Amino acid sequence: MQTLELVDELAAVVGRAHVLTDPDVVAGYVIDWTGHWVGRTRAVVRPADTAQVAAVLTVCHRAGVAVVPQGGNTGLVGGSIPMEGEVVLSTARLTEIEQVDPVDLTIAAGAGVTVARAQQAARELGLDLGIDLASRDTATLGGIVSTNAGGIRMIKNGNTRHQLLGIEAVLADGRVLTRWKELTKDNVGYDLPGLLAGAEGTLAVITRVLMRLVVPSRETQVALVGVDGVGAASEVTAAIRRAGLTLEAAEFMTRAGVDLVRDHCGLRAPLDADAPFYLLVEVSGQDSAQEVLFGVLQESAAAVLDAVVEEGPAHRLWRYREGHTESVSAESTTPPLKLDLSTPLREIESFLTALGEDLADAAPNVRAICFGHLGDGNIHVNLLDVGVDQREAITDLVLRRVTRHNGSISAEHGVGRAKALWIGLGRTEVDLDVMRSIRTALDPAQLLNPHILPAGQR
Ligand code: 2HG
Ligand code: ZN
Repeated sequence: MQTLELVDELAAVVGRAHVLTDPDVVAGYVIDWTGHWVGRTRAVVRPADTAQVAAVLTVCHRAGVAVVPQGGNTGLVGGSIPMEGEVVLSTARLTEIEQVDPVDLTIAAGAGVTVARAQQAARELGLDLGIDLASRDTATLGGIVSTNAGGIRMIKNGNTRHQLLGIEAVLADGRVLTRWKELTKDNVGYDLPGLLAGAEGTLAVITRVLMRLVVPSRETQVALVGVDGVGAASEVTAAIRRAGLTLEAAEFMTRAGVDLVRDHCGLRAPLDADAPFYLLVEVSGQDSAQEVLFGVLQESAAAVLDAVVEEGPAHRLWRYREGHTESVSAESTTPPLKLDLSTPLREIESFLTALGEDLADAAPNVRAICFGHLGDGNIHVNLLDVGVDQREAITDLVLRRVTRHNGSISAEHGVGRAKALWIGLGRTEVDLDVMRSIRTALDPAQLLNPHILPAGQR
């Protein structure tokens, strides 16, 4: 179908003002947050509700036009960028918070509601969303479900799939799939919400979500602990658990990363003593969590080089960790190469050492900043100053390295475009085949986000 005709049909569904084609206006929809993935689109369409999403997909299905769903566009693997003219279906107008239920502890909301707004709505009732991440002000509920985001509370609450109770989504042919029950227990058939979580928009376009809420811990404490490496950091987290404290978050950073954040954000040194590796923990306890935490840090003196503890919300210490993504982007001379990986906890140290050696050999010009969610074995390998012609070889090297350590090539950011070539690493042929079959069953013409994940059998 010619673009003009398509635009007319889409405009008949959503109104002319919500079909965007002006290159200046669509520019922000065709580039990812890192600046590396830049594509093109025939049109960006912004439906107002599920019925309009269904009608848009029906038009595209009939015309055989591919569609890329897009939420807050904060993804880091190019999964929501149209690369070959696909229509962008933006969920930006699906912003209704329908209900926050303090009895069943749920929130029902449109896919375009930002994480921060959902958190705020829950907090007004003394509750919280179980998911939190640095991009909270822009990332949307539909986006975090589609990518099965992890974030900084995963160690306590699990990932987004774990928080998802119900879903409404539109299939490629325009049919609306609804699985929506405020039930903790519901064992009837396949877990369809769980299947759509992490599908990166390849199986359906999520329009509404029903998510669990959590009861926030009352007394939380944050500590930044300087240690000499992963082993010492793990000793401290183990001691925290043994002391009866709950780990709300357990993050790691390196001296290089903290120095970069300090330079970029103008922060002073977090500790008096110098340390090559930092552990940031947030803990909670029934009472006197601070005292217990001090006790743990004293008992772990052999592992701790220096530490500082901070009480209450709006933690200053979190800035050293949350400033990483922005500082890396600002300091790299090229768009950073971001490889989000995980390994079993016992492999983190050997993986990091081997990775350092691999990179020193293969790409001595590249600066590596590793940080992440220690408690989940989730390592964010951020590589600065990578030349365009180096990206593929370095990605290959790092992903093969993590596979050798029994890890995953994507811990929480998804596969997207960035890792589509490597999806077979660590997966069996049968595994890939089952994924292809599911995709074929739901979207036989493969119109939804066609260029990521294993191609279906056409
Ligand atoms: C985080 O944990 C995010 O801060 C982003 O997952 C990680 O920038 C990154 O590589
Ligand atoms: Zn992360």
